[in-house]
Amino acid sequence: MLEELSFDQWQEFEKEGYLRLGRCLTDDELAAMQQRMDEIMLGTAPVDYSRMMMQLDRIPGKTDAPGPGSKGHKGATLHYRKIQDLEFDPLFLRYMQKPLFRHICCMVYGAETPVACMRAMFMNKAAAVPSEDPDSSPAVGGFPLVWHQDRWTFYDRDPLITIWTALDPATVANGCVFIAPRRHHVLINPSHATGFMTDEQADALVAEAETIPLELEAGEAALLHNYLPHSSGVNSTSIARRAFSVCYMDAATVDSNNHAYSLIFGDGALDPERL
Ligand SMILES: O=C(O)CCC(=O)C(=O)O
Repeated sequence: MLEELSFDQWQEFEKEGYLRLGRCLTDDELAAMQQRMDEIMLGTAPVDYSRMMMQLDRIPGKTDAPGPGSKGHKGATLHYRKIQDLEFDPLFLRYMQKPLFRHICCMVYGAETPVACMRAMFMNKAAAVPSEDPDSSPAVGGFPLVWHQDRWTFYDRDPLITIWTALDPATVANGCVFIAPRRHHVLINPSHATGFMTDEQADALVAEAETIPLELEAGEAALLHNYLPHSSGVNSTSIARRAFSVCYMDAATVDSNNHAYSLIFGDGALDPERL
């Protein structure tokens, strides 16, 4: 497994706006994270649910859209769309603090710069649920995420990188992320509070730019520049598309909403042994 990026890999990341990091989890680590995510969703994990933002997904045939995102468990189901605050789970924190990710943060933010976690989140496209009604449209799992850049207007400086790790094989069929390589130099809709494009901007991007599926094996990770345009679809298979996505930011970043963020690298960083 990689511990540092080579000069050529940095050059590729800078040019393309993303870089495949290869396998970043051992088989045991992967199995433990898969199991922990399912336990968190089912309400049986040894975690403090009152600290975790959990959002239910649309349930095919039952609800039209994902539920609201708020703290706390929302019922024992694998149909969660998003779960945040995973830095408070030692299993996920240990992964987030791997030497490779420290090296990447040092290169991006500076060797001496303390780094915080903007978000450590589970993104899920649940397996498709076969419909009982033969006349209804084909069952799919998950909810599409339209084209956007990971950029938020409420910070005094932009968080720059995300490490996206596949916990299942991520394929076109089960709703992998699509990206627009080399389009990470310009903000497409800079006034949007959370980086989403208008329909016209998204249509223009897809018409003009190369867009590719970021298919990954389970346990593989990719480094993404936060300005890299991306989207994701739905899951038409019986295999869930679970992923763990961590956005690392300069710990000096000021959030005008006064939200506090945990330190991941630097003096006083979260310690998995003391959570
Ligand atoms: O995991 C996905 O489907 C996409 C995640 C995403 O777009 C994001 O985190 O901004």
